Amino acid sequence: MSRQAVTPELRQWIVEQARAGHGPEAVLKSMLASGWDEPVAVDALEATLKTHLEEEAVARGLPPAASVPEPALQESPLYLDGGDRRVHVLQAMYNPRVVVFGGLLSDEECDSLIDAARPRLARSLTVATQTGGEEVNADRTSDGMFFARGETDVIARIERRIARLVNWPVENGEGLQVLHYTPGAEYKPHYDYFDPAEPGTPTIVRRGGQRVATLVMYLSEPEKGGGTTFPDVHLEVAPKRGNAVFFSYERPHPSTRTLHGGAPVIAGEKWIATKWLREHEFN
Ligand code: PD2
Ligand code: ZN
Repeated sequence: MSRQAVTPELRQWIVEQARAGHGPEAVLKSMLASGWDEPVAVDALEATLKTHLEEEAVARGLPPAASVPEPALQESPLYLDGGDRRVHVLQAMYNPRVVVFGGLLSDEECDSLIDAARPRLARSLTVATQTGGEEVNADRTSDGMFFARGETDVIARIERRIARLVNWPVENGEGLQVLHYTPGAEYKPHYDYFDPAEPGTPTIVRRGGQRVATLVMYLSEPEKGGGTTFPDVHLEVAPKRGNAVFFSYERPHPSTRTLHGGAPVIAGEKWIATKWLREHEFN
């Protein structure tokens, strides 16, 4: 049997149904009743509604959506192949897109990152959005440092693993950042993308495009506090050593619901390594 053709008229009809307030399930049901093959109908519906929603978003003044890194979770696997290591998939949320990985790093890799970072720590800076430079920020009371991409064999290996896990080129990653929090230290809720309204953003974004995803890897376990919080959805990810939380944002806008913070450490020490992923090659 030849595959049914998705015509502009069909796409227009789907958009009209959506505008009239009919949900995707109801529209799919009508399509099946009029003889469409289910796989063709599902594909046509998904693609048409996605395009329609994007057009509406841009018409409302939102920045256009970019492609984002995404782990292969279509069949809900319990593990992903990180190339040299099997990584657990512990939790996945769709809006915001948040995935919690278990055992992304070995204890030895966590220790190696902490040991290499420790002598180079300085009070964390954040990007000065006015100028595109860097500044000390009271919202971020950790100490930190950046490694160059591929700086050591361990770092290069971890970066290859991350690239494979989230299907995004190693070259699009910023260097790993290691942060150290002692009791009382926190990172108040913020977005990781660069605010398009800030004057410094065009300069920052010239180098590799926008940030489109973040991976926070936990290198140590504080005894209390220090979770990564997503206030818009009341989610808190526990800072378990070797685990990581991934989240992506297809446009630099709060509609992504990726507001997130590092809750204050109450007891013990928290060490993390953050990998920010850009749209394009970052150099
Ligand atoms: O330390 C964290 O959990 C955290 C929270 C929010 C890290 C970051 N953001 C970050 O490095 O961007
Ligand atoms: Zn952040």
